[in-house]
Amino acid sequence: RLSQEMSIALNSQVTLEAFAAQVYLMLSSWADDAGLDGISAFLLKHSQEERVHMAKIMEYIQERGGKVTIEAIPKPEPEPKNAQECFETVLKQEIENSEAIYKLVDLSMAEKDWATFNFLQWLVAEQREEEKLALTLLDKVNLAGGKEASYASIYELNKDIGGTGQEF
Ligand code: OFO
Repeated sequence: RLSQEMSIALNSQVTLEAFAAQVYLMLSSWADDAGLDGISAFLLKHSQEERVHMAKIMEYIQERGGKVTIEAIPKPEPEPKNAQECFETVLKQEIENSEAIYKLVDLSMAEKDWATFNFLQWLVAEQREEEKLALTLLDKVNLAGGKEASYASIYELNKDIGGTGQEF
């Protein structure tokens, strides 16, 4: 059974995953408005992925006899001004989320809660992949010219990100 402290900490992670989903929704909406339909679709899909993470953590808390409490989700930061800022926000979001997950791993070790430790390894692996992809996307934006990218190169980037079926 989960300790009270672990139950509270995992609950906070449920809110953080919901927040991550909101950040991706905000970015997806910005991209759509900027005419970047491929990037928008990609980010929307990832928003759903974050909700899957949220639901899995909820399920785990319940399976271990804990109680899930749904909290308010903070408002995401203002919309980006260009594709580079968009993917910088993605990377920042993923790094912050990884840090929160590492704290959960620390707590599970301190408590010798090996079931939770084992459960969290899936999230650690997921974050590694997501940070890797976020860095790749940022590299692509930089190759396209970063903040100074021409319309033509942003057009190509939008097609590339939207069309390659990249999975976060
Ligand atoms: Fe972006 O990943 Fe959830 O945890």
